[in-house]
This record gives sequence, structure tokens and C-alpha cells, in this order.
Amino acid sequence: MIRLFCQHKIREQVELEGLWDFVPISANSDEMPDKYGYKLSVPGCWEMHPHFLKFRGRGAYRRVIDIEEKSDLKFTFKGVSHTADVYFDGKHIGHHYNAFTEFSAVVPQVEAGTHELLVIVDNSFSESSALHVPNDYYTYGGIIRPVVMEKVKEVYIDRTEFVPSFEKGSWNAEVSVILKNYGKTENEIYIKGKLAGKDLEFGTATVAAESELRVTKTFEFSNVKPWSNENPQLYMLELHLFGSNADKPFDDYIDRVGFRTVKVEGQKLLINGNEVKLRGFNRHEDHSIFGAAIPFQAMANDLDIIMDLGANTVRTCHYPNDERFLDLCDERGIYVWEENHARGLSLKQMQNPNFEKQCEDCNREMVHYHFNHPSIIIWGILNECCSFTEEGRAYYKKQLSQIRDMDKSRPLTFASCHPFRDMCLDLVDIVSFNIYSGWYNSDNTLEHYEKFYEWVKTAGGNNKPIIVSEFGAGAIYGLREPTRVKWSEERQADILEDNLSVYCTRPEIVGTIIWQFCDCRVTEEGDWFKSRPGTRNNKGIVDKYRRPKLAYGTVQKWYKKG
Ligand code: ADA
Repeated sequence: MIRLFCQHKIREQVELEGLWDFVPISANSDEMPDKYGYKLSVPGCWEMHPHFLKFRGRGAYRRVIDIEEKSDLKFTFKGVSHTADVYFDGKHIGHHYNAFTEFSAVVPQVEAGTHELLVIVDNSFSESSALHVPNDYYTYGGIIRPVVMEKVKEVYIDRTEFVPSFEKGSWNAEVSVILKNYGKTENEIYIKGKLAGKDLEFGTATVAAESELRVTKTFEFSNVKPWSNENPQLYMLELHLFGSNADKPFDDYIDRVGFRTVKVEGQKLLINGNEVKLRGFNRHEDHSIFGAAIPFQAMANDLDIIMDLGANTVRTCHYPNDERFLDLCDERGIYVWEENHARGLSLKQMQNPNFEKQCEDCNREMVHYHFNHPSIIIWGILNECCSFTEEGRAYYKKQLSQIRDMDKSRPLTFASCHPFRDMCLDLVDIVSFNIYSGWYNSDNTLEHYEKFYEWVKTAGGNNKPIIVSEFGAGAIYGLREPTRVKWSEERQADILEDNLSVYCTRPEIVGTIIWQFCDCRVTEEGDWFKSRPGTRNNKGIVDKYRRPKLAYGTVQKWYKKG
């Protein structure tokens, strides 16, 4: 499954899922493998195989492809963890860093016959990797999300951007169509579309050789229903690309959109002009069996549980998520805070020469390809990185303006853990902090929060809404102790009861996002294992198998109150 809806009725598209040949390869050889000892699932993590449970290094995935007639082929990789080098019939066609955003490569003029697609995957840690580092989550290895092969013409629709607005009682939408022309000559095209029963005429455009072109037009829609948590109304945006033959489009692109606005007004978060309170969870894409390559059924099951808990929000800690999960959130009216890939990087780590480009590539790919999900109501960056120094502030400022330049329709934030010294609160629309009163310290939750809130007002966060973006406690599944000692399920429930009784009752707090939905694997490299029993972050409300802990009832009670 590529998406939860059909993206093309004209463009031929096939998912290259199934068993691919696999073989681990040594760290520094450029030799292409000539024999493959394994067959691994794609999408999948190599850690799912008994021989690669903890394998950190490089592996080669190979897929033989039969082409019936001469074609231009576009390969899209939705997620390769964490670095990919792609070869087609032995020719290098693509390189990508970061497990959590998509990339594509086009191979023109492929002759009919049998061909080889080879992907060298690397999940090792090194200076060249600024974002995938030993951390309190696991960097798996493999082609963790779908691989898509499409037949394209020299000019094709790469993506769209849909920006709805509501003025004087009616909905408008600015629709942008982004075209790519990889040919050596310019191309004149005509774009038509359909949305909510309305024909969309974009007119003609000329796409220069080897370039990209954005065509934008605003349309009014009279009889559409808004997308909301209560009624997640979705519409299909169908676009057709015509060339000289005005009767028969040669390419198409179908996306799914929702009419909704998200705004910050004073200390309120408004969806379609109505005040909302986010009640949610931080969710790592991590599963006991599937690692980061969570199959669709298990994603749906996670959301069933999240909704049973009375939540309406998911924060994609700490990286852009699988589009199929975002599609599910669109369909179920679940709000999403999606964020770029970074967790707890020190200033020294942010000074890695690859950091800025790797972040900015991730930001661009995240916003470009997840733009149209109505469920995404907030963009976040740089979780708990160095936002308390002038140099760190410069990184935050640059990335926030990069995202704001790409999308002015959503509020921006970042989750800080530097109270009383953070220097970046003036840069965001929503102030978000991770606070672990009762777990990492014996702070009285209310006293600590009131002191923190007074500081926020003086530090650039005055009159801004606040999200408590992480709070919670660890509990080993099954550990029940009358002493209610730390790591017992009882203590986790007690701490969450205490935290929720404060954070759910403050008017300026527009969101409470519990750390975390499910237990997740962490790296053995680094020191995390010392405070992570079983080398797992055990603050889940459910464990790695999604078995509920005692706190499940506590959270459900508070979240169902709204
Ligand atoms: C931080 C961090 C999370 C996780 C959490 C914890 O807030 O953002 O990724 O590490 O702490 O469990 O301590």
C-alpha cells in the first residue's frame, strides 16, 4: 500500500513490495555484491531477521525489474534508513540521507527487458551522519517504507500544495501545481483539475528544460464541508496534464485534501475559528516485531488505541512520519504535530558540518511532500536541541524561517527542555516545553509550572499559547509494586494523574502531549542503556506489544474529559 487512496488513473504506478535479495556488505568496500544470501521484506527492517537483530552497517538490496516497453521510469523511495545509494543497471541514480523523508530518481529511456535496481543501505553512525546518532530511540536499517515505480513523461506533476482559507462565509483555496521537466527542451502544457465537483482551469504554461515550475491559482468553493476532528471531511483533488493533444491528458496526479484553517489567536489555538485543546501522545514509529517499518494494519491499530484513550493528537517524535499514518490521521480527524528529524543534539553536534544541510533537506522534503495533510496543524523542529545559546538560536531561526517561507498556513513550534534559559521563544507561534515533574525530579508540578510560566512571559513567550509537549514517567510492563516505586506501573499512573490534573486545567495550555504512546527501542551505543531497562524507553502507556499499563485508565479518564 502506497497511500490510502488511488493517486493515479493515467500514470502507471506500481509498488515494488515483497522480498528483495539482500546481503550485508563491508563498511568500506565499493565492490558490488555478486551473490545474495538472503531475501528480506520491503518495506521492512533488517533487524526483523534473526541474523540481523542488532546489525549496524551496510547492506545491499536488489530487485529485478521486467519492463514491457521502452519507458521513462521514476523511482520514489518513501523511506530508507538511514542512507541510500541507488543504482539502476549498475549506474548510480540517487543518494539520500535520512530515514524519514522521501526521495526520487528518474531513469529516462529504459529499454524493454530485464533490469536491476540495487539499493545500498547504511544505518551506521559516523561523523557524516549529524541526525542519526546514538540516541533515546533506535535507528533501524533497511528500506523501511514503500518503494514506488512509475512511468512518466519528460514533464510530470511532482506534487501539489493546497491552502484553504475561509473569508466572508465561503471557502477559497490556493492550489499550486508543481511540475518537473527533466527533458532537454522546454514543454508547453495545459493543466485542468477537479475538486469538490468544481472544474479547475489553470490554463497553459511553459516548463523550461531541466527545471521545475509552480503554477498557482485560487478558486472559490461554495458547498464544501470543513475538515475537523469531529467531522474529518476529505475531498479528492484530481489534476490532469495535457500536451498538444487537448483531448487526452498524458499525466495525472490525485491528492486528498481538507478545508480547514489553523490559527493562533492570543493564547488560543483555533481550528476553523473554534478553540481546540490538543490531548495527545508522542509516538515513535517503533514496534517490537516490525521495528520502524510498521505495517499499515499495525498503524491503524495504534490509532485505534490512541482514540480509545480519548486522545485527538499525535506528535511525530522526532521525525516526519510514514504518509500512510498521516493518511489515517486525515481520515480520523486526528491532529498532528509533525516535526523534522532531530533529538537532543548538543551545540557540538549541531556544529557538525553536515547538520544544517541534513536538517534543511529534511525540512524541505517534509513540508513539500506532507503539505496537503489536513491533520498536520503544526510544524515543529529540533526537539531539545541547543536553543539556549546565540549560535544555537541562529540554527533555530534559520530553519523556522525556511519552513515559514514554504508554508505560511500553519503555526510553528519546537519542544524545549531548557526552562529559564531558552533564547528562542520569540521565534515561534506556540511555546512548547518537555516537563518531567515527578519523574526526573521531585518538583511539585504546579509550583514548578507556575514559576516556569512566569519566566515564559519574560522570555519571548508572552501571550502565546503553551503546549506541554512531553511529560510522563517510566514503567516496566507487569511491574506492580505496593510501594508504588519508580518504574512500577502504579508510580507511572500516579505521576500522570498529578501532571494531567495541572496541565489539563490551565487556560493557556492548549496542548498536553504525553511521553509516550508505546515503549520504544533505544541504541546500545552511547549511554542510554544505563537508564533504559532492557535498552528501551519504557515511558509508554502501552508496552512494545501495545499491552496497556495501569496508567492507561488514568490517561483515558483525563483525556475523555476533553
Ligand atoms: C526527552 C526527549 C524524548 C525522550 C524523553 C525521555 O524529552 O525529547 O525523546 O528521550 O526525554 O524519555 O527522557
